Amino acid sequence: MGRHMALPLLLALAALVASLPSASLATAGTAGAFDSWLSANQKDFAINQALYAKKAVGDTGSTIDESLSKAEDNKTTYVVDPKGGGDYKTITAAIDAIPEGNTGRVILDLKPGEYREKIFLNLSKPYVTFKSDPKNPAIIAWSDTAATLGKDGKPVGTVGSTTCAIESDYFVAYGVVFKNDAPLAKPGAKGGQAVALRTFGTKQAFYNCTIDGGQDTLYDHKGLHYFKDCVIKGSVDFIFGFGRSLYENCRIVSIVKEIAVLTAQQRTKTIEGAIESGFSFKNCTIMSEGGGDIYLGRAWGDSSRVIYAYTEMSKEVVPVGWDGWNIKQPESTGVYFYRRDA
Ligand SMILES: *[C@@H]1O[C@H](CO)[C@@H](O)[C@H](O)[C@H]1NC(C)=O
Ligand SMILES: *[C@@H]1O[C@H](CO)[C@@H](O)[C@H](O)[C@H]1NC(C)=O
Ligand SMILES: *[C@@H]1O[C@H](CO)[C@@H](O)[C@H](O)[C@H]1NC(C)=O
Ligand SMILES: CC(=O)N[C@H]1CO[C@H](CO)[C@@H](O)[C@@H]1O
Repeated sequence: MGRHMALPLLLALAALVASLPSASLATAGTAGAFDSWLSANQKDFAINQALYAKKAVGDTGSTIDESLSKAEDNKTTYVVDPKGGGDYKTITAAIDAIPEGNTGRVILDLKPGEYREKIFLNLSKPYVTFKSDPKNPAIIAWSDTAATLGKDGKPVGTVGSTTCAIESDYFVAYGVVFKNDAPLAKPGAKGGQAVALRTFGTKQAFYNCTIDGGQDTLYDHKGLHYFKDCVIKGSVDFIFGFGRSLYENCRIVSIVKEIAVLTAQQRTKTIEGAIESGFSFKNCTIMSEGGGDIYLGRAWGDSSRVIYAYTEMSKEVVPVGWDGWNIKQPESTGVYFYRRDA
């Protein structure tokens, strides 16, 4: 793969307007300041970890996450097959059959094929797994954009464009393709957002999945999310939201010959608790299918936080790395870019 840079890179974008004392900001450009910033955040994490572990309702703290342990001890499987022969023909029908407030894990065993469905998983149905064979996957596809008109005759907007919206906690997907196959919007066109997957619950995990779309593919909306061995494809802002997420061993692919922007992270504005958020990419690969320049991210709001660690970047990644969007560089304005070759 000649187009990949050999050096692993450690890069970070952090706009720290409110949260850092000015003394730290003044020295933010040095490696020493960055190291202490990292260790301060790790300390914070250690303190909060216990808190997060007990967040689920009814936990007494006897295991890391008691309600989850209980759910894993009590599994039910529904077979879903679009060709018939399973318990259900559509994912929506299977979801409808899950009892409200289920306490056990419900595994939807998705047989291969295309599921032409717009899916909404309510927070009243936690511990749901979508399981499919990554070599012969279930493909969940729809093609709404933000400009698509809803039942009320008004555009559905970015959230409404989503093919698959997961709002419940403890969701797991394995080997599933989430797709929005709306025609790719022209750069700068209005209403071109076309979300394939929106994740709003917490403690969700995605293994070996493909999230495939154009503009705004993955709305990493809110909560703790883990993506491992996934492929995420898109054009502009295609991983965006208020999520607090770790992406490991993932392939992030720009599909356009125009400028691509991988992330648009947001920590402030209206979503409660979003300050405790950020995207971390570890051991990922960034590549281009379309050949256009790639920006690692742009600041969607005044405290965006994105880190790429030990990530291989193709030659299309622009040397400046980030785009400030509405916030001007350099550090004096609060946007802080850091790069270290490891
Ligand atoms: C197991 O899960 C099912 C479905 O959520 C639930 O109805 C049942 O009460 C659970 N059983 C136990 C022992 O928790
Ligand atoms: C989610 O489920 C709850 C409880 O059944 C219901 O009140 C609510 O309307 C549902 N939300 C949506 C968006 O369907
Ligand atoms: C990094 O990711 C690749 C897959 O892209 C995987 O094969 C490899 O084991 C990962 N390395 C580490 C240290 O996790
Ligand atoms: C999307 C993705 O990563 N797919 C992989 C899932 O795992 C199978 C088997 O290990 C691979 O063949 C796929 O490429």
